Amino acid sequence: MNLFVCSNREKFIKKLSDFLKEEVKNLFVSPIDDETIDRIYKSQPDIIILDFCLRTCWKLLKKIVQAPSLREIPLILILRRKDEKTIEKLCNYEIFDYVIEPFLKCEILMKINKASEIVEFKKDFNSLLTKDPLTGAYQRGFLLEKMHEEIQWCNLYKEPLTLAMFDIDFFKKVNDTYGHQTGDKVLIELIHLAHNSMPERALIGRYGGEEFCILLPGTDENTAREILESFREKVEKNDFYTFKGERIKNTISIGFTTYYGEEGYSIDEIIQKADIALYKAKQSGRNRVIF
Ligand code: GH3
Ligand code: MG
Ligand code: MG
Ligand code: MG
Repeated sequence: MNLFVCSNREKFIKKLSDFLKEEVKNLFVSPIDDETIDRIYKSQPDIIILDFCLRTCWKLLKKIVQAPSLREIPLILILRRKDEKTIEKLCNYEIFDYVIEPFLKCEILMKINKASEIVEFKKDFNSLLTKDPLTGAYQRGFLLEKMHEEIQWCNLYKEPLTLAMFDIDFFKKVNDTYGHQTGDKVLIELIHLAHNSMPERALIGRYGGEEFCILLPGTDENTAREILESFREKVEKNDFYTFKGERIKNTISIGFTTYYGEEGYSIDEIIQKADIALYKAKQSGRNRVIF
């Protein structure tokens, strides 16, 4: 659980850190100033604690509850005293909870634990909606949505965007020879390898059957070729195992295309280009990367 504490009071920060050191994995601390919001954005915390002690806190509070990617994060306020006017005014903001000073360790911990439960629930729920249950890759619909956003970004900022499609070579034979369960196991391990081979920003989705796509934002043709070639090689060298523990080998074919934001292509056109490249990779002998 990542916790972000905004406060300008050293003593308070010390007290809170002492309270939380065994319970919270990552504790980010920031003073309350013009850069607080940027720091929150950068650390993408699970929970925010705001030491509500200055007039400027209202400004920060407003920014947090208005930012699309921050408004969902549970926010716990620390109030100096039980002041009716302040609490009434706070009811207009969607804050998660507050504690009033002086507070006990168990009080703040209880609220943080409650907030973490909600965060965990939301994460599970989102993953249920957006991910393929077998492999953990994104579902096609979610990936297309992300692709739409990335293409718009690319059109605006002329940043390259690579789309790759890959498909297991002769996968039917794996199913036919070792059974569907072993086939599933291969798929799971393959996507695990894919996640380990890709940069942080990459999105991996299941396009259909044993065909997957990888979206690489900010990645030009040469960089993409290196990344994908190294992934292809990793798969080729990997030992997969059947349910009975027999060692088997698999290879994949990859087709990719890079969009630079100037061609004005639609999602369909970009997918088609990657798909044609994948087809060429299959036609020209499999186990290769084709642009
Ligand atoms: P190639 O792609 O090299 O042309 O040959 P292939 O044998 O892999 O042919 P194709 O891509 O057409 O075959 C896809 C096979 O993948 C058929 C289908 O049974 C299998 N498959 C698709 N989804 C799953 C899955 O979720 N689990 C398992 N075990 N098999 C799957
Ligand atoms: Mg095929
Ligand atoms: Mg295949
Ligand atoms: Mg296929």
